Amino acid sequence: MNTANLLGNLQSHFKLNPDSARLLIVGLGATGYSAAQFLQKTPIKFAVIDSRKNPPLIDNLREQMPDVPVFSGGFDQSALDVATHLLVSPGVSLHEAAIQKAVQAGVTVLSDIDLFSCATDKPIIAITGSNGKSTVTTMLGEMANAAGVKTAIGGNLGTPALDLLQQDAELYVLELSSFQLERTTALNASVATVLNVSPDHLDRHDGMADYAAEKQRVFRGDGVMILNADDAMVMAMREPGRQTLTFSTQTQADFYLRRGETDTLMHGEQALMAAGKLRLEGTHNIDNALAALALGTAAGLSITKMCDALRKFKGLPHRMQKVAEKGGINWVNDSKATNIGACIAALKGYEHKVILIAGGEAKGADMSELVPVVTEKTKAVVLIGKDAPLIAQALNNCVPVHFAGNMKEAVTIAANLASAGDSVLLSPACASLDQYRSYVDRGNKFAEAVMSLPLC
Ligand code: UMA
Ligand code: ADP
Repeated sequence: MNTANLLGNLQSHFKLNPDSARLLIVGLGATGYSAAQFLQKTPIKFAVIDSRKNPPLIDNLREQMPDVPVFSGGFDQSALDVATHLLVSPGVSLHEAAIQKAVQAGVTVLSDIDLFSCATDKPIIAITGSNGKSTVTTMLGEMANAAGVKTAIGGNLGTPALDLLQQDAELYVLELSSFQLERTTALNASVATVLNVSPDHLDRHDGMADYAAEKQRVFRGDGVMILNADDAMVMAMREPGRQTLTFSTQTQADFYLRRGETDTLMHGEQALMAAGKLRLEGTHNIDNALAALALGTAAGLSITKMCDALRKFKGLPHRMQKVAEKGGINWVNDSKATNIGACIAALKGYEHKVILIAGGEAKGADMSELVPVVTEKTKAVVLIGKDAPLIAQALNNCVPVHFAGNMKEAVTIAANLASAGDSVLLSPACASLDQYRSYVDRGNKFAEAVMSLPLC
């Protein structure tokens, strides 16, 4: 898209006139930096602000864009006072006092996803949900490329949406978080989905209804809605008159799992492939495959080519990833399970009882929701991290609970509890940041500890 069309879109959506607008990028992480790089190619005047003293990309910005004003170490009121528009990074809460004050003064808030939406006329597939976003986004990207459509994937997945524009793709697949969606108004995805809704980020949202409402914003516009027929909160988002496709592992939806001697992925009457051909662990990945097929079908991709790609897809690291099998014990890394929904899905996928390593930052979730599945599917739980006492209290000794100071200790305790034929699953149901740099760091520490066990 050319600059004139971009500016026209920004004018109509956000009354952003390049002659008079002063845009302030709030946050200098990956999102803020991508927005600065993008805006530098336009006539829009902008500055950057970050509450941190040394935001991650400040050196890059100073080197690459020496003329761009940067404020760090707090939200400087003088910078906010001259702003007409704030592009707020997802890591900054909209409840932040400085943002609230600006909004009350009439400043317009937008997101990098808004800029992206105004900058492209290519189709966008938007994917949100509490769990499975990264898996479905990556899966669908591989399916679309296999179907011969040049596709770029990103957003919350890692590569900021605006950076994807450099790839000049025919189709964009965006993973979107509730934080990105809550500040986005210009998105009109050709196809969009809320994969599922379960409690997460309740420390930043005002309860489940608010969290679900932010997710629902992915359906703004008039694109095709892809809905999970097994999730009542998602089905409640259905809009009469909108083109819709459903997926389900429980009932006969547009895309569904037909159970039988061979469980089969179905599209109406058409058998697509045996579920056993998927290389991914866990029944929740059947939901993910069905969702990806529905999204791709709505975008006009060839079903045969999508199924070819599905059979090859090996999944992402730190999601139900087998780390080792030694002495008959199976060690599985599901460190990306940063909320209860993911942990419940992981446990439900097992036919036998496992030893669960969980804990970290509970983010305001009600951990007693784990009790039924922990009772049914675990022999014992080993707890780590800041909220271990809170989780133990919620579990109320439904199974034996052990405490560990760090991952090495947790793995040692689990190894002592396990016998041949058992599985030990790291599926924390919590964020990692109290003890680790990220879920990746936590998963790597788990794998290292497993590998250093005497038997491994
Ligand atoms: N921060 C400040 N002050 C500021 C700005 C940020 O303290 O002025 C802090 C935030 O509180 C946060 C951190 O800095 O802890 C990063 O915030 P950011 O908005 O600068 O983050 P980015 O580097 O732009 O990365 C964001 C997403 N991060 C978040 O939503 C926290 C990345 O998702 C995403 O990949 C990236 O944009 C590109 O789109 C990460 C994430 O953890 C993977 N997402 C959450 C999740 O998946 O659960 C929502
Ligand atoms: P997200 O990007 O939404 O965090 P991921 O694909 O990275 O999703 O998976 C995060 C966690 O959720 C992992 O523990 C994974 O095993 C689990 N998970 C993946 N898909 C689903 C699903 N459809 N339902 C429940 N849990 C899931």
